[in-house]
Order: sequence, then C-alpha cells, then structure tokens
Amino acid sequence: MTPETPKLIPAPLSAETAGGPGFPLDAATGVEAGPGAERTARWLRTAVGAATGLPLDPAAGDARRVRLRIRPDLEGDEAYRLTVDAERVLIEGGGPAGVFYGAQTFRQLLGPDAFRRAPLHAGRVWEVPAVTVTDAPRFRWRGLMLDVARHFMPKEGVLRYLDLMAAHKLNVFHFHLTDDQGWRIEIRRHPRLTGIGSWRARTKTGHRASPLWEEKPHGGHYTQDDIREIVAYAAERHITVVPEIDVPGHSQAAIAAYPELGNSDVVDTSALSVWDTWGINPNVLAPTDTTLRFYEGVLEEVLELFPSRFVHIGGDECPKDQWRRSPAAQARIRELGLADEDALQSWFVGHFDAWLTARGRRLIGWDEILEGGLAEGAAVSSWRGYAGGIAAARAGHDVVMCPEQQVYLDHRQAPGPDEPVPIGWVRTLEDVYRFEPVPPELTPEEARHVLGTQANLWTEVMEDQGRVDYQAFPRLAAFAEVAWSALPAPAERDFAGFERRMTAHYRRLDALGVAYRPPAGPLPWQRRPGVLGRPLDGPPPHR
Ligand code: TNX
Repeated sequence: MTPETPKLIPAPLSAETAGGPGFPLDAATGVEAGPGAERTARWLRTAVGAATGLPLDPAAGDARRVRLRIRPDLEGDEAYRLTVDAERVLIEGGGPAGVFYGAQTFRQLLGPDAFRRAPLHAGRVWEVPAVTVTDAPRFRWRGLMLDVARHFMPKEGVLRYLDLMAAHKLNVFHFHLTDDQGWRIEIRRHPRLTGIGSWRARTKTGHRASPLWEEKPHGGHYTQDDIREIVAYAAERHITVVPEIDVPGHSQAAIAAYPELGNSDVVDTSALSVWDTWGINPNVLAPTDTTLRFYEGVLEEVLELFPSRFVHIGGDECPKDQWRRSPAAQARIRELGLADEDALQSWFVGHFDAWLTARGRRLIGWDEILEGGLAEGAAVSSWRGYAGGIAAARAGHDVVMCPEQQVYLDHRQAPGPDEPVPIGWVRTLEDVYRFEPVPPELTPEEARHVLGTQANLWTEVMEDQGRVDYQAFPRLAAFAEVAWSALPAPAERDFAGFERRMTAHYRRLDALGVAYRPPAGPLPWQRRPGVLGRPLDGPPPHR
C-alpha cells in the first residue's frame, strides 16, 4: 500500500512519501541550528515546545536531532527542503526564511495537536511521517491587510494574526492604521491623533434598511512600544509589516483631532468628530503646507518604527468636492499650474513619493493614485478589479493584486439569509481558490511587475476577533495556496483536492482556536438560540 500523501496547506511543489517508519519526537530529541537558522530553532522550541511539552534542547539527542541548515544552492531565500526518515529530520532553506517555512511544514506533519498552545495530555508519542518535501513560493508578496481603524484589534490579537499568517506562509502584513473612524498609532509630536482621534462615541451596526447605532464608545490605539513589539514579533516570523497612513481621504479622525488639517474654508472642521458610520467620507485633507508638514512629521515617526521598504499612503476614495469648493484648494491648483482636482491629488501623492524615496523607502497606494498621473516610484495595490494593476504594470510600476471581486474577505461567504454579513456580494471559498493574481492580459515582461497578492480584511462588519476569524477562515487558507503554490490556471485547479486537504487543516485551525466558518452544518450562532445572522443587504451604500 502506498503511504498517504500528507495533507499540507499551502500545497508544496512536491512531497514524496517513502513509507517505512517515521521520525519519533520525544524528550530526547534535540533541535539544532546551523548559522543563520537560529531564529527558526527558537520559534520551533517556543511553538512546538509549547504544544508537545518537549524541551527540544539544542544539546540533546546526539543522533536523533532536528537539524536546521541554510543551503544557499536552493532556489531562492524562501525555498526549502524537508527530509524526514527514522533517523533524522533535516530542514534546509535557501535562506533563513526558507528554514522557517520548512519548520512550518514540519509542524503540519506532526499533526493537528502540534498547533495547540499546551499539550492535550502528557506522555503522548509524536511521530513525523517519512517524507521529502521540496518547496518554494510562487510570489514574494503574500499579504494580508488588516483594518484596525474601523474596529480596533488589541495588540495580543494582532500577534495572534501574525502567527496565523506564518502558519500559512504569508509574509506581508499590511497594517491599516488610520481611517475616518479611528487613528490607531501613537505619534509623539501630535498627541491628539490618539488622544482624540482614537475614540468614537458610537458605531453604526445596523444594515442599510434599518441603521442602528451602538451607543457605546469604541476605540484604542497602539503605543510606539506596542508597535515595536508587533514589528519584532513579525520579523521573528519572517513577516514584513507595511504600515498604512491613509491620505488625503479617509482622514476624518485626524481632522477631528487637528481641525486645521481639513478644508476649513468650506466646512467647520472644528465641529467634526471621529466618524461613527461607514462609507466614503467627504471630509478630506486640505492640500496646504500645514498638512504636508504635519504628515511629514507623522511619517518620520512611522519610518523610525517600521523598517519596511514599502510605506502605504492609502490614496483611496478621496472625494474632490471640498477641493472644488475651497478657494484655498483652488488657489493651490492655480499656483501649481495643475489641470484639476485629480491632478491635485497626484501632486499630493507625488510629494510623499519623493519624500519617501529620498529616505530610501518606496511609496505604495491604492489604485486611485493612478488618477491624475502616477508618481514616479509608486507601487499600486489594485483593489477595484485588475484594471489599475494592469495599467500600472504596463507603465512599469510594481503591483500587488488584491481585487475586491476575489479577495475582499469582508464580503460574505454564502448567499444564505443566516450569513452574519450584510454585504451583498458573495465570495465563496472556491471563488478565492480560483483567484489568479496575474491577469492573462499582461505580457511576461509586464507580469514581472506583479510583486504578488494580498487578501484584505476591512472590519466595518467585524467587531471582534471571532468575527474576524469567521470572515478570514477558511478563505485565507485558499488564499495562501494561491499566493504560495504553483497552481494551474483557475479552471484547472483541483478544488475537490483542496477540500480534501482542508479536512486536516480544519483540525489544525481547531487546535489554534480559530472561529472559522464551518464548511457544513449550522453556523455558530444557529447553535445558540437568540443569536441570529444579519439580513441580506445590497452592496455597501457607498458603491
Ligand atoms: C473600500 S478598498 C475601501 C475601504 C472599505 C472597503 C469595504 C479601499 C481602498 N477602500 O475603505 O473598508 O471598501 O469593502
């Protein structure tokens, strides 16, 4: 009988099961790292050590050891080879990241209980099946965006999401830190951003037909120490944190804190408070020197905290109405010799592109930054379908593909009336699995500008971690496979095979305590009388 192929997610390039006895992991097993692999050894001792209760001591197990090695001849820094037989486990990576991904696969081979935070019972026997896995990612940007502005996620929750990302071999955490409904990062030189901007008095919770407000303040922010901890925790897991400071739209929380940032010649900005509802907000930043200097100050502190090459400046959904009506904005357009308000936004983005470039960083923004002309070094997050990404790649700009039609995980997962999310568009697990980040329109040369892809978690409809889990999973597992694995064209993808492997993955998610949407049977709130899903609604009111 041929041994069963391990049910790995995301699928590796190849996994060959040899048959015969596997590798026993016990109190005598050592974990030993060669140069450059120490971080992963630490992670293994922490994560697998906690789940198994085994010491995984570097000095133990003279013969039977888990050995971690860098092998520069492997194809790329993130590539790895994992070899298991009765005598040894050898995890080799092209670079430190590859060793880490090999260790992640090793944990999957150990079985679902290896994902627990503490051993289920003492003295159990662990065995890793004999196998050789060879693997490397398809894309170098395998991202997840988390919106902590609409609903704040405490630091511990963010660290937990970094662990969940690492378990799925994702490597870019796009941290959406500011929006109309909240400013979430401490900026020392502008303390009111969090002092005022991180709290709102109430939150819209109802659906379109019968809006309701929860009359309870909502807020929270990360101190700079919190941010440092998050960035370091991510780095230990080979995840880059890309911060987003959204300008010139989605800025009402900042304007509520500092009214001089808004278009005070057309609206009484001193009367604005942090926004308590959803959609596209008309109160955008004034295109003044005051605003530029203020945000340069913000970004100076952001650059100190985030080593990421890319810094996201938002740029999405900036209505131009106030700029059209504002004498000051119009004077600025004339003074700069610009054609119109779109060109004014381009000028605004261009300013920060040059500012970031001069500091050795690169600007990335949502695809609206294409309107009115794309700044020279800018990269684009293509969210309104593929069009923005195609245009940007053709113009020689780098692109991250994240079209809302496929990878917006805030959209509902099924059409049924019991789905908890009012958003009318349905993006099923299979839709996500069949998402192709590189559109066929691009030539191979242009396609090289597609850095990769990310899934976006906007949190208007996710008020706590349970809801975030429910929206993220299981779709994030399908997304991880799209981002990592060498899948064929969408129509040829073996979704049934993916679902079969998911049977093992659901057990891992159970062990991790993830409140995923169950693949069958009642939804969590249908099991608890009195807690119902929300009624079906159309698309969000702003589109
Ligand atoms: C559009 S995607 C937005 C977000 C919303 C999201 C809801 C993007 C750049 N802007 O502000 O949260 O839709 O799906």
